[in-house]
Amino acid sequence: MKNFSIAVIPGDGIGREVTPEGIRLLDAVGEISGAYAFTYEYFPWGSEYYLQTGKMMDDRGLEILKPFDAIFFGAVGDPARVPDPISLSGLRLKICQGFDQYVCMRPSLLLPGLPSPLAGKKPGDIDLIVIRENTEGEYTGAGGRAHPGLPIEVAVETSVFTRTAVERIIRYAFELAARRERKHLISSSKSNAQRHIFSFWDEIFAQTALEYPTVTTERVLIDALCARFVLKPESIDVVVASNLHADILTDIGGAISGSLGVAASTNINAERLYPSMFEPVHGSAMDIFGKGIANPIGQIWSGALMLDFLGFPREHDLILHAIKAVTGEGRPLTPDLGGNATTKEVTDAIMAKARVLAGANLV
Ligand code: GGG
Repeated sequence: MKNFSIAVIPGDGIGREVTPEGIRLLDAVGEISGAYAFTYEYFPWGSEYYLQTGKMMDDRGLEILKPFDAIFFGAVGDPARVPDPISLSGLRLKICQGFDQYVCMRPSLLLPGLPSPLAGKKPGDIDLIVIRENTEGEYTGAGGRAHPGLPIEVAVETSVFTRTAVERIIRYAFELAARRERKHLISSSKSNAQRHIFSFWDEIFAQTALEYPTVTTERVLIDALCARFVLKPESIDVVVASNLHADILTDIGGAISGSLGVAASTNINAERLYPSMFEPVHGSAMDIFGKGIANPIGQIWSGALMLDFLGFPREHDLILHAIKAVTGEGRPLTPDLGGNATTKEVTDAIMAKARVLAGANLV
């Protein structure tokens, strides 16, 4: 039995409803397998904290989080009360960038029983992973504004691409693609318009490709790649993309898989010098917050990815199989997937399936 300390940041909106469900599932699977136990410490950081203190997180936030084995994060954003640039940069980006969590890995999988909004797609047709550069690029925050309110007002935002960051994320994506069955890697580009940063990215991609002869590659412009996610997702295996490109692509990936509510995500420091963070792709979804109907699958699946990262691949597989067993039966599902179940009912069903699968030694 291994013990781990997990920092929990539920954040805003439905993040506060789905993180407890993810934790219930993690604890249940810990009991089933007997392989690990988690102790949790909760941090109230987020938009409410900002309204009370003027900060999205404690000034010593990174120092406080550093000793934890991992961070389990919900969602951030409360646009009616806190401007988006403050809420995102003051919490999620501070942690991802401050802990050099440079690999944001986001799988999109059409789960059994779930209807894709794309006609004729069945499980297996959508099975792709986007590797998002998570520390720089369009999210660096380099820029500023001058002459506020005057006709000559100006705003400048500079994307920063460094060789270190581009090389390591592209290499990570090649390593992943080389381990997968289809061994195909697409690099998202926009070098026709952004000729400095994306020519640099394209060159590094082409150079790195020489080291991975078993992986077939394509360079696709982001606009065409967005269309391909919708028109031919079955042709996509692994994608490596800049921070912004991947953010957009993974919302599409979630949507074509039935709902953004099922999409899971990691923010990993691969060298394990800092804690990594696990969170669903979806945000705070203020429109449904408080109704108890948020889909817990993205958070639960993110918990499974955390287990895999901590060295428990069997427990990861157990959770994923349990999710698939529930969606495969078509109920209970939350309203975003066409059902009328509550967040808790879906978690209970996944937990029950995990117990059955483990009891029957099916995973
Ligand atoms: N759980 C993910 C989350 O809260 N995302 C909020 C958001 O607005 N993210 C934008 C981004 O990460 O680019």
